[in-house]
Amino acid sequence: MTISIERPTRELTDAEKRFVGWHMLVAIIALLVGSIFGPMQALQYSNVDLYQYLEPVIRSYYQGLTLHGVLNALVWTTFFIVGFTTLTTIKGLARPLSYPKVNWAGFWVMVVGLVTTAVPILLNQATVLYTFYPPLQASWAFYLGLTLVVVGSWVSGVGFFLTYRDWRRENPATRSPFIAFAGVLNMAMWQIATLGVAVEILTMLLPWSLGLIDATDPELARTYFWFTGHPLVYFWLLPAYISWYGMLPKQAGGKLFSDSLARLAFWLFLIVSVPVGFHHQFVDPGVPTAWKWIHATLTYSVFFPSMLTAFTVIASLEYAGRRRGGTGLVGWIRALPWKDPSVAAQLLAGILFLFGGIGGLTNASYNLNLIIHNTAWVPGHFHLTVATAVTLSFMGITYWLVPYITGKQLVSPRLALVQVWTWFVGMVIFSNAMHVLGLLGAPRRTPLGDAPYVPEEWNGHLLRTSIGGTILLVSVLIYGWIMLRTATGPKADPEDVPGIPIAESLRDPQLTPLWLDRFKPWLIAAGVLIVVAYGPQLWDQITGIQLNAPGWTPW
Ligand code: HAS
Ligand code: CU1
Repeated sequence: MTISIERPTRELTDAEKRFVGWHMLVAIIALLVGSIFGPMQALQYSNVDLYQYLEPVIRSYYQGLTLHGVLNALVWTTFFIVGFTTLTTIKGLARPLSYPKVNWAGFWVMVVGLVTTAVPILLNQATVLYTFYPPLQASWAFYLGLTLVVVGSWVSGVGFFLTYRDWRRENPATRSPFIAFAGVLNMAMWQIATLGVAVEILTMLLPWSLGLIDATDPELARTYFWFTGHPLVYFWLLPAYISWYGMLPKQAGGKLFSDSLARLAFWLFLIVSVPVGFHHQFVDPGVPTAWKWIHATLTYSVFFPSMLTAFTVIASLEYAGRRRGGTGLVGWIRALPWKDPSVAAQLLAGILFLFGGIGGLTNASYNLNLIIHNTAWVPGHFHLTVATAVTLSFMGITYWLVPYITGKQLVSPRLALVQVWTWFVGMVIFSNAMHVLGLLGAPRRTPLGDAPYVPEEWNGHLLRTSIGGTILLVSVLIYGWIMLRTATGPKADPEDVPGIPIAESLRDPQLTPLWLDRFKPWLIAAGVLIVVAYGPQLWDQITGIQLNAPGWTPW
């Protein structure tokens, strides 16, 4: 049966490229500035205190740690994702944004929010780390700024939804193109997920920081926070998955193995990524064990779409490798285009994600979590996930995206390859050492270099953390240099500028079942599951609210 539909294609206009480019500019600057502080923390583990040279601007390890977490985990990711998924939406749907002014408004609200957040952090009035748990208290401007960043991303999301709606009206029978579908879905998930922090900030943290209420309820705040906090990690991950499923196979010379499996994975993320937040609160005394158990079980169900992804993406890569002449059990892996920095970045990101994922499952196990919670293991875990699976993939994407939107050629692809591999090697050393330190009991969020209680057996691992961190610093500096030189270089011959890689699917996407291309049933399922898995416990915590923790500003 052939029911193939002629799919139009369309390049981005100059104005659209500029729009995406502004997001990338803010994202990459945030990555570069935030990444200065990470290695400083890693070096502190070996008692090399670089913070002293930044005084009085940066006054403590914790102020640096806040900058690192906010700029790298929140700003780099959010701006990159909104820019990248704008690109995938308009390229995928082959139509312009329906209301570009809405999307521009979203961008500017995010920028105003970013500045409003950054000022108090730089003034040491928001040294509360990226999780901003009360009773640590920040200036009201910090909370307001974060709210604006989230609201701005919502506005951009609305711009996506309206564009998708218009496309759907014009194409009622066509399966939505995967890269556009997936970006819009990620935004929908984000809007549901961020209701948690929105309520946390608006009902508690903002009035508290403004002096309208005297104290907060830290337990309820944590519950709201992790309502958002876990799906947040998938909001970061799914754009990397868009590339792994929808672009990388093309870059590698193959096709997407299954459009249906790809969509199924994304739907599963939409419905199960929110109701698992209590796996961050296994040690919280205010959450009854039964709810922790339910969320632990649901966490194992959100493991499933990652397994679908591992299967489908690796199958797509195997198809590509064999097409390129690779044979045997592993010969196809060697045959992949490892010399292409964009491909190598994403392959290496995927390889480390296998280990990050295994660590995630360890965390999700109620009893094993008691061993690793609040130890260095946890930053070890999230540097494999958000700082590698996500960040290294995003870097790989920029190796074609920045040339595409600027009309330039990538400066020194060989150096880019060095950058990609140094990130990989640095992260292997760093994250392995952090995992081991965690198992030995080293606490997270702690300057260990000059701590008096550090046992001898930690020393080698502390040193390895510093070495890994230093290699990562070199890598990110190379990255910044390549991006700067590429963006400021001369215009290239249009023939030499890369296009947007879009992988075809092995089977015509028109054959993908209709139920995998309709939002309504899945959004309803997501809502129902949230009400079931969060409703009763949230209700208990809200009706039993105890505003008894006054603010605390230790640093
Ligand atoms: Fe996590 C803590 C559980 C995934 C990020 N996580 C964190 C924190 C962050 C974070 C930032 O249950 C710290 C928060 C804080 O500050 O307190 N996490 C999980 C589980 C998964 C998981 C079960 N995490 C992520 C991802 C993140 C992320 C993704 C960011 C992007 N995590 C936890 C738990 C905690 C936690 C607890 C709380 C710990 C505590 O006590 O504080 C799963 O989703 C993982 C499933 C993934 C896999 C891997 C599949 C492999 C694939 C790769 C295929 C390979 C390819 C390459 C394509 C099972 C898809 C092929 C290459 C060739 C050459 C062929
Ligand atoms: Cu989580």
